Amino acid sequence: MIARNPIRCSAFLRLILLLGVFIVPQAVQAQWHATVGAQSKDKGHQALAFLPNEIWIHADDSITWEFVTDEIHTVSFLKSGQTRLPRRVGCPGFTLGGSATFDGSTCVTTDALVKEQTFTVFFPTAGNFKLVCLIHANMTGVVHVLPLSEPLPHDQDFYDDQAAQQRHDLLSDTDKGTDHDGDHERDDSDRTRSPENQVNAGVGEIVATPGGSSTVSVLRFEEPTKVIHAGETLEWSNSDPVTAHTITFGVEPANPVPPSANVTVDADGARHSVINSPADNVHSGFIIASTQDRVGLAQSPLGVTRFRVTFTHPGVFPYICALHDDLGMKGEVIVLP
Ligand SMILES: [Cu+2]
Repeated sequence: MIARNPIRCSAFLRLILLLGVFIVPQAVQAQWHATVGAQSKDKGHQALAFLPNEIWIHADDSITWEFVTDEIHTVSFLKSGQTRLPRRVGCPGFTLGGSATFDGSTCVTTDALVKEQTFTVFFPTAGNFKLVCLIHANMTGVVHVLPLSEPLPHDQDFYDDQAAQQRHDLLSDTDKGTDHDGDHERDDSDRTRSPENQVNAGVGEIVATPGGSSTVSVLRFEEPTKVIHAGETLEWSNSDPVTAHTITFGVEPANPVPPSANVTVDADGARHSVINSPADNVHSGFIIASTQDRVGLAQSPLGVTRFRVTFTHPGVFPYICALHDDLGMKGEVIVLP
């Protein structure tokens, strides 16, 4: 037994040497964390944002994104120059699991995910990779994957603090009379349009950081209960730069994009319908701003941002936004004789 001691000793020394060479000088593959989206307590204010939306990591590190909202998002990495596909198409040929590897050569995406779901991406190769949500056009970010020889500028605590600050800034934005409680109060001096027979169907803003863009959207009808008289016309308008809404009375159609057949177009381009009874089914289709123009591309057509309904008879007419009713975007029109 004594004779074996030198052998065991040298094996031990070799182990120490191996540890010294391969473990001590280089950091272990790090796992980073970020969040997707943020929302107010009543779900009415949604930050359509990666928080934070710019992260520096080392090759072979991974990032786990945690989804925290009732509104759906995706975490998606496209190939450079790849045409952006609809969310339901996602990345052709890519099989989704709980994690994926992205090196820039093949597109990677989650499905539409909601709170309590996570997704981890491993980055084996150095490069600068754009991060997008396939559902929200102005929800982008970047992951800088550096070689191991380069130092990282920030640690996880920095990103946690930055995410908290950005979350607060987005959800407490008070422009256009929005507030984070979503209680729809606003100062009369802020009003830019007549409150008479008008309903603000969504407001929002795009904000940018050096890493990309984020959007904050208020998913509420500003005056959810509106009282008018028979024969009058009510107008809904959407002043959100990117988020679509619908005004839907009665049965929700399978495809929410086009208007129902009983909707016509006024001379100024606004959609218009007539409701005679609470049993009528009327659907505005998507009410949404035009997409942003870009040099070198065809000018985008005007958006359809207004919807009008003429109520011919008294009654109570509940309606929803077909896209956001599950987040509480509902209203009713009380028509007096
Ligand atoms: Cu909506």
